[in-house]
Amino acid sequence: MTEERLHPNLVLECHGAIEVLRIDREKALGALNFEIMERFGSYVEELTGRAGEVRVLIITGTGRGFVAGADITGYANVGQKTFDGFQRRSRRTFDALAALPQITICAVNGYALGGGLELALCCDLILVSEKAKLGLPEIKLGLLPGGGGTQRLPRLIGAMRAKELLMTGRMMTADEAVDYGAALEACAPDALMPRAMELAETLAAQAPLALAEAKRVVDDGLDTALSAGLTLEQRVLGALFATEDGKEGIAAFMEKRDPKFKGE
Ligand code: CO8
Repeated sequence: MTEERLHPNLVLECHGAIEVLRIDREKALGALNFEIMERFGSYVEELTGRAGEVRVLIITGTGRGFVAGADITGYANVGQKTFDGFQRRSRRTFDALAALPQITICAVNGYALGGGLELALCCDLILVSEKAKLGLPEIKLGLLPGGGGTQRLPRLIGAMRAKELLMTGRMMTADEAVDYGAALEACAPDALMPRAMELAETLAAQAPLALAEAKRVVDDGLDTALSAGLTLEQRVLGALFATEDGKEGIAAFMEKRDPKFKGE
């Protein structure tokens, strides 16, 4: 395992095909300022080109905060132009995160509010600590989310639940997040990262092409009509059937042995 500090508030651990990006700003509960967002964005953009090497990304935070949102202190004295620029940057970053070829696991260790929940919503799988609190409190600032909260949350948990959370600004507990379908599992705080790693290792061992397509077909399918999604699904399965890994998977089953996938 190697560890590198990408920025004073961002630590990257590399475990072979799995990387762990930790937001390390405990005193401000992980709030994202312009500089952290910029470095986070450049890491995500660079990771897009490393699909052959990195298969799974885990994103987590430090202490009792995952990300308590955008850094509100940075909003206090900026003009409209700067604010709009920050919005554009966060849109690019969050879109790039959601579109990563790697599988992304968000391990929510504590508060995931505003931009913090929106960041988690760009990930494929969300695990939460039993101590986590998640919400979109922007309405309490007289604002609304700008990192996808009004769009990605209702797609995940339904319009009515999302509206209630958006309109009251209240926080969900970890159990509520699981009940609503906003998180996969709640874990004891000490078990969160071991569980995220276990899941990441399971994913990293899957056939690479099938794994990447599983993500793409679901995400692209949700953006389209059912009939187009069903056509996409069959086209992708046909293409996977023709791959070396597809042949290896079937042969290994017939020969009662473990498959050796090569990503070809
Ligand atoms: N920005 C800046 N500082 C913060 C933030 C934040 N979002 N959240 C917490 N902090 C700081 C506090 O100011 C405090 O600092 P200090 O010790 O210097 O006073 C420290 O973190 C600890 O916080 P508290 O003392 O408030 O701790 P509590 O346990 O009493 O409360 C809460 C924890 C409930 C999380 C509380 O801090 C809170 O309500 N924070 C604000 C949450 C919020 O409104 N988030 C939404 C921000 S807006 C947003 O995210 C818009 C997204 C836009 C697009 C996406 C781009 C990233």
